[in-house]
Amino acid sequence: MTPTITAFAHSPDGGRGLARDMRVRWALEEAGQPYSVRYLSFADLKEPGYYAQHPFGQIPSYEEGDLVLFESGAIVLHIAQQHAQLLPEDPNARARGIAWMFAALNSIEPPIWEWTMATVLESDQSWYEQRQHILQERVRARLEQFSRRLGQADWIEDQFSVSDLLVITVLRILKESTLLAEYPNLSAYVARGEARPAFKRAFAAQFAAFTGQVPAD
Ligand code: GTB
Repeated sequence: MTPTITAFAHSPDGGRGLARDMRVRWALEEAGQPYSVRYLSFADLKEPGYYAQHPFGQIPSYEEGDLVLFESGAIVLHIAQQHAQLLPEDPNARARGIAWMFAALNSIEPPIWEWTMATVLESDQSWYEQRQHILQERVRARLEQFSRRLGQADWIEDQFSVSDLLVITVLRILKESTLLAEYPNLSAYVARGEARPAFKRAFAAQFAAFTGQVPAD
């Protein structure tokens, strides 16, 4: 059955693949799973019908027959569980892979997201520069730790997996800042992820939707 995901009709990320449907699109492309997209406005997200599908009225959601899912991490895990190339079958390797998925969303993303939101929402505050410094140091601390863990390896484990997919989508939030460039191995890791054909297809699809080249379903 072809799954349907939801995405922004007019993404505030400007087609840079930063909205969280990108993770799901990339996972589906890696899995070779065709999908369709339902494009929603901000007003559509807060309609009662959509709340029945997503309790927080956000994108992305995922529908596959009777199954309705929300939370990009849970959706990506669901996809990965059906495709051995995305998550190893060996139980210990699979558990480690899932731990890294949680790490991406619970340990790496929070300081990055907090810093990003501050740059967008707080720049007119008198304490902006001082808080920016604190938030940037928190981001650097996490990047430093992950940079040490990754070292010169291509991927977190021997093979690319959905753990890399989530960590890379999180690190991409920093692409336009100087923070990621301070860690050449992490910049190279992100570039390796972006060079994957499945990433390119997912990026092109969300970009085409942003530029209006794809009609909404
Ligand atoms: N934890 C949830 C998940 O991972 O699925 C979070 C989902 C989420 O934050 N969705 C956002 C949303 O629907 C879009 S992705 N927001 C609308 C609302 O809450 O009403 C977050 C996002 C937004 C904008 C950019 N950007 O402009 O670059 C990047 C990412």
